[in-house]
Amino acid sequence: MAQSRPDAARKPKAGDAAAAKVRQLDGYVQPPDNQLTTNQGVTLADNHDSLKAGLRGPTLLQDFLLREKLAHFEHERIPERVVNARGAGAHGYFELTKPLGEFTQAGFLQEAGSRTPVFVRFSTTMGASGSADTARDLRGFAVKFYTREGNFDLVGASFPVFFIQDAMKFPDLVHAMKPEPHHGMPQASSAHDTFWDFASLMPECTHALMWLMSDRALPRSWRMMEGFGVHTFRFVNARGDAHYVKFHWRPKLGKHALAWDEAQQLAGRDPDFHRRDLWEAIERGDSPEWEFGVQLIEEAKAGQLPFDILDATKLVPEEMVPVQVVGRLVLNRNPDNFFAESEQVAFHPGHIVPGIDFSNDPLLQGRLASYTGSQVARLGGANFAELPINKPLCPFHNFQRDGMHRTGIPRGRVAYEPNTLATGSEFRADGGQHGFRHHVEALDSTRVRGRSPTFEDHFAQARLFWNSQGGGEKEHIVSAFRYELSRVETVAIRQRLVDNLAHVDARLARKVADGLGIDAPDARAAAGRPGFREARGRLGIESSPPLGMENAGNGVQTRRVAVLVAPGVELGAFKVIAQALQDAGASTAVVADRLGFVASSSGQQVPADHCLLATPSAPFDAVLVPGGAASAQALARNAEAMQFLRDAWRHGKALCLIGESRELLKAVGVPEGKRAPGVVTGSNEPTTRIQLAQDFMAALGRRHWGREEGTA
Ligand code: HDE
Repeated sequence: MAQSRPDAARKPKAGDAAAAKVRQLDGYVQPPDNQLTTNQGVTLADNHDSLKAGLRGPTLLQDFLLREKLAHFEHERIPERVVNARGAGAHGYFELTKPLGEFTQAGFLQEAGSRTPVFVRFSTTMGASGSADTARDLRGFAVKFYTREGNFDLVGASFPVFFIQDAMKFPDLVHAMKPEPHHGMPQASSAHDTFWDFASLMPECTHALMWLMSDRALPRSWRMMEGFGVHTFRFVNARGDAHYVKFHWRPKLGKHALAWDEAQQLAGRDPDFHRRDLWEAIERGDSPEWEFGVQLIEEAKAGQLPFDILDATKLVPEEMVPVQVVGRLVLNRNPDNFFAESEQVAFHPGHIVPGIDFSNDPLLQGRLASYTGSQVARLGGANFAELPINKPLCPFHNFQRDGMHRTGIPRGRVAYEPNTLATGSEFRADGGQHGFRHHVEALDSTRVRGRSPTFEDHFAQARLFWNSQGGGEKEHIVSAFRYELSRVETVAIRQRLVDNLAHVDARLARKVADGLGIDAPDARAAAGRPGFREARGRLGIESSPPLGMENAGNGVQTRRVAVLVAPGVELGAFKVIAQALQDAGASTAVVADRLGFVASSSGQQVPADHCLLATPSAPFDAVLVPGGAASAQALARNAEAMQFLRDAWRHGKALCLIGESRELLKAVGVPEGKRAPGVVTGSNEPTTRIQLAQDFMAALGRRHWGREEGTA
């Protein structure tokens, strides 16, 4: 159900009419909408020239029009977020599909079918606001629910675990991963000494490192990325009973990744790849969607899990506590203005509503103390909640007053509670009937600075993650460790890290060490270092399939297929396949040597959407090369076309080659038959076209990673 802005919902007050009258005094002429004015409402006669002493003379100080314009321009920038600076967002709604009243009194989780407006911002963690979207990184997945009982922010991420266990280490982690302070390099990358120095000295990072080195850190699209609340939260019902809860977002399009080489190409060719993908999907009406899942854990049973659910470096395997799908998230409206919405949106894990509460996860506790300061520094004062994107949709009123950039105009003489004098401001706390109350919890009363021994195992879940990956995914993890550590200059850091990896998996550690040309991993040396904690054999499960990505859905919806053509192209089979793709929700784009039209073998003029000079195969999910001898020969002579195909093959994409274009496979070194998974070939014969289309679509919904090793 739509909710209105608080201004509309608020009851008129005595002063309103008078204020409106002042604004509408008789004789005030509003400039027509298309006329430029100053910030003071003065209509401009000239927006091109400054005021000068003679046409070739100096500019006059009295040029208030120039001064206003430049003064505003000088102040256009605000500090970027300390972390998660690079990101973009969209509007949409959350719809509850399964009522949760038994577990929580949160109003927006009571009635199946009820909708709550949301704003979601996706981000990378390490990079500056101008860095590339496709950097290897943990992504932010922050959701602001504008509920009828206030705003609830679920400020989550694309991994279910974090690098550290205690907020005390967050500034150290961020300083280590950001560009090194002496020369400011590298941007948006963990592949440097300070990150791995810190990570190798902090074995608690190991589980999140496995995620960071995996395909999870290279999403194909934000629309194809899972999200997690990471910390354990609490649901509290009307009786005051609490359950621990973990939050999950599951993309309807399945979870899919880019190849590392492709991600790097995209960083150069289209640094906006992810934000563009989201924007265009929403503009097309392909509203991305996620299932909302919860893992509910009785407080008494939490202690029986073989790890501590207050530890943010641990996840709760679905085999131990299933994920129940209780809602869906749909993003269906792009922001009107990037700065006003995506940049000014201010999330805070402490923005919760009655029925939701925190756990004692020490990382979450630290976040609760941190985010307000960040927003004040970034948005210039304590009134950031009044910005349109941050304002609750329900009415809000209290006696907080003044400060920079106050936009609300509180009325009356009273700004305190209790009072007897107020006429229009008689707000009171409601005594707890609807108002927020924390879950009542008995606490250990010993004041202590330290780490719980239940947080001690740093490897069992890293191993679980490794065991849950498919063959291609494991190869990617090995390559990623090699890539990152080969950029580390200090050999001792590389060695320390592979020694730690020996406690995850001996083969993994050995393969990484081999690639770096360093000593064999020394598990015993790792175990002797400070911070090392391992509790072997406690987890009780060997692998957890949902942690891998290879089994993700194979749907072709919203997938983009490049159609590589040259003059003389034969369109018969291509037309059938293009239609089948379109019917299944995928799209095709013609790529040719140059823009304009390409003449087909039958003389038809085919419009080219992209030219090879500007468009590599990286932004596409698959490549289709129609037949035609002249077309195939022209493509074979074109180095860019061959690179296009070679990259698509290396990046594990589905390829479909028809008729004469099959010869191109040899030219780019693609093997035939079983050694070429995801490669579909066929003739132009009308009888085989439907089968060809079906085979290609079956290959298209996923990447064929086994190719790198020739093993699939
Ligand atoms: Fe954040 N984090 N964080 N964080 N975080 C910020 O808030 C912080 C943590 C996350 O799209 C900052 O507005 C501390 C974990 C996201 O606007 C800052 C600690 C997770 C976003 C901050 C953490 C996150 C932020 C930067 C450890 C995964 C972007 C500016 C105690 C669940 C939200 C700002 C958006 C942003 C602090 C740990 C996710 C500096 C101190 C764990 C998605 O306040």
